[in-house]
Amino acid sequence: MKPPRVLVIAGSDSSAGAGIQADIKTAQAFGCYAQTAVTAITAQDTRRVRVIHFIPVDIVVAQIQMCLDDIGADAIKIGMLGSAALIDAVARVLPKRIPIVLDPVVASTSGKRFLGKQAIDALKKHLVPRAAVVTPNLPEARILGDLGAAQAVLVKGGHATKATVDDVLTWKGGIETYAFPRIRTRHTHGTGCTLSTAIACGLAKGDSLPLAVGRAREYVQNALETAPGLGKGHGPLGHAV
Ligand code: PXL
Repeated sequence: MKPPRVLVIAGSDSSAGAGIQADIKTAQAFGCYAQTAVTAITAQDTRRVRVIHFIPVDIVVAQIQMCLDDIGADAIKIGMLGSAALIDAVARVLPKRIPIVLDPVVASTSGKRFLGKQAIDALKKHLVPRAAVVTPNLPEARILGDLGAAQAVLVKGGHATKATVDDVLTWKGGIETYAFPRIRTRHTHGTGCTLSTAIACGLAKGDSLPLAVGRAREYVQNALETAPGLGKGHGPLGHAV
């Protein structure tokens, strides 16, 4: 049987804990085939992002076209984007019928800011209304503010401090809370990338959104529990679970 296909539009993380490296490992664990359109190359370790090199817009668009024209996709995950120009171009080339999981990557776990105000405005105007679900963490939800144009929003509770991490999914006419025991660990690098790609894998398989989120959340919990403990900062997850 052919595997469900996921297209990932995101940045590269040299430490391989987040970004497309995390996305590919996640898709593999879900039995999905991941293609990638790389938007940026970051030089980073588990402590900090040292430099970001953004890929020219036409090359990002060409990657997306090549992925869609041949192998195709059953779901699309969008992570790091960078500029308003890139956001506009990606929105224009995205097909209408494929479900999109939009991880509004505004900053890294280590605190590096990725999106300026213009880019945030473009994201809200051109991509948020297209997404099957938008997955902000608490700081991102505060920066983005009103996400009323979204079909569904998953606000992630990892940045809160209570004993459970409560992720809340809302959509037109529905709400679901996913509560998991908080794992006290510094090895949280790439949790957002991993969760959003795991949701895209569920949607690619044909799961409903609430089911896809539940399975994805369970995967992230297991990945946190099996983190290999690498690096001196926020280390990677254990993706092979
Ligand atoms: O977790 C956000 C994120 C997304 N994409 C890339 C990253 C990071 C955080 O470091 O490096 C490429």
